Amino acid sequence: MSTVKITPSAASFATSIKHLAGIQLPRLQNTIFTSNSTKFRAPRRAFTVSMAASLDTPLEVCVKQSITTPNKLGDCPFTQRVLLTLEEKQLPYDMKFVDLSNKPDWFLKISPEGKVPLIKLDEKWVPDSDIITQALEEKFPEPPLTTPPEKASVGSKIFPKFVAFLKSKDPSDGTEQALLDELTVFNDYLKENGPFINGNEVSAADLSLGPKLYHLEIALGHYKNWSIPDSLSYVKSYMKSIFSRESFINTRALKEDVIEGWRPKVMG
Ligand SMILES: N[C@@H](CCC(=O)N[C@@H](CS)C(=O)NCC(=O)O)C(=O)O
Repeated sequence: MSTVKITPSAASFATSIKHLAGIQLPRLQNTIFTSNSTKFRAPRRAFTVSMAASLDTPLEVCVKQSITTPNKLGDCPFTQRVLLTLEEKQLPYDMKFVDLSNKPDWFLKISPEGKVPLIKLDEKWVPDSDIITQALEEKFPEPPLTTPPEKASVGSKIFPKFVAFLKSKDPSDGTEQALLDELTVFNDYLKENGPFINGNEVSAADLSLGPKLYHLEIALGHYKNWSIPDSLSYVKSYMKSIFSRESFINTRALKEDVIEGWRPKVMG
């Protein structure tokens, strides 16, 4: 079983400390070294464990393994949503890579549905990103990431419209327009209520939508030479801002995995 231990960004934690204390902290080096299959961000680890950990043992998370590169995180947007939540909450985690094309017995024993993400909480394996993120919010409420119920489904129709357009082989079947309509609704929402779904602070709905927009950008760019029109400037700024968060950079899939991951759906 291949595992990678991660301690979330001390840099973003340093930001919140700085914010609280009104002092300037030196920027920490993000040195990565590898020992067997375990990666450490050495200076971060020391800093985060001493300052932030409400956990002394990293949370175990089963994640999709890359299909293009050994020992790398794969292209599951639901898994990234969970990892983003852990990163934003400064919780250390330990990724267990699962080859979804050849699921190992140990995984099938703990995941009867055979799906990732899966996280171990209170000695129990918990499936499904909806349930996992809710459980993390209850168990680790700081910083709060809850999106108010009336805003929780904002942007949620974009992903199915993207998948329909990506799979479509008929340019006149209306799937492109349906996606554009949904993106326009979201653009108008952000203009009024942004920059994030719940206003000024990132929340759970953004951590769910961000990975899906990342897939949309890469897959439609590659397979249809398509990109979001510049006129949807609020959506474009939103994506730029989510994709440049340290939590996102630490948990994003490789571009080539996103492309390969969608290939069967595009070809099928
Ligand atoms: N509703 C689930 C969906 C999880 C899901 O579909 N995961 C995919 C990978 S992105 C999976 O494990 N598929 C199993 C397979 O490919 O055999 C969630 O939100 O966690």
